[in-house]
Amino acid sequence: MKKTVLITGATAGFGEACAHLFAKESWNLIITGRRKERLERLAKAISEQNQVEVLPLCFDVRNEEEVKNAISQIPIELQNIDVLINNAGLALGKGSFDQGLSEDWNTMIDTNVKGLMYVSKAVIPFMKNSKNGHIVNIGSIAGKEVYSGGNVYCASKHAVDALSKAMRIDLLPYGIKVTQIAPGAAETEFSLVRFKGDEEKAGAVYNGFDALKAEDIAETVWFAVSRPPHVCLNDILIMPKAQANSTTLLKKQS
Ligand code: NDP
Ligand code: 8X3
Repeated sequence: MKKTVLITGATAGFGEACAHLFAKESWNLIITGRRKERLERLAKAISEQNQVEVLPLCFDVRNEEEVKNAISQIPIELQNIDVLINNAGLALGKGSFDQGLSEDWNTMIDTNVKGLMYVSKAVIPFMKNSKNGHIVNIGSIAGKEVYSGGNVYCASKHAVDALSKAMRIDLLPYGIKVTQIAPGAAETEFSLVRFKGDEEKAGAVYNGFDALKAEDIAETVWFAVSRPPHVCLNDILIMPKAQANSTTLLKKQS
């Protein structure tokens, strides 16, 4: 019987790369995101290329009612969710704390922290039945260190770090594994979103070194998920070779 993965934030970046990789490995997919057209296009493309079921569920992880409603629509044949990838997330702005916008702070905390909590709460009942669920939380180097201008984004990812540890303890009796994957700089739409569509600023983030690619993260998620049943990878920090920590980057000479 095919296994099933639910991926939040599958319309771009890490989530989209995970969707392609898990489908290639013959897993059924439940893919989510807010951009309906992109989600449906991805579902169609994956279904055409692979012999798997793909269910697109369009919702905002910040809205608990929307989350509960969407998860309750999962048909019985896909309810046996083996893996949940809590990936949906974003940074908004990068500047001094005192100059920060409350609206940006709320969006980051509501998405990165509360969204992960709402989706997990809705999916865990399906996993409790099977006693072999696996939750993969996408954290960040920003959840291990803080850097100048990172303040609230870093705080939200430190919360993901803490929640991952806490979930691992509380879900142990149900046989649910919890893995956190914490990447360093990866070239996706992340910086374009952070800098609110400013392509020049976003592009500059990845200039002069080989950043991680979305596929690197998908392969890492796959590695964690494909370990034997008795093994749980608790925490994986994955960085580009050129990046030693949040702020130490070796750029190529131009
Ligand atoms: P992208 O911007 O490429 O993708 C983000 C995804 O999250 C999109 O599919 C987006 O879908 C979804 N998303 C955002 N807000 C919401 C929401 N409110 N409800 C539902 N879905 C939402 O970024 P990445 O792939 O890089 O980021 C994925 C995760 O990885 C994030 O948690 C990010 O913090 C983390 N990360 C990224 C790093 C990087 O350098 N790129 C490094 C470390 C961690 P849509 O807009 O359609 O809703
Ligand atoms: C994204 C990586 O360094 O921009 O989580 O915070 S960083």
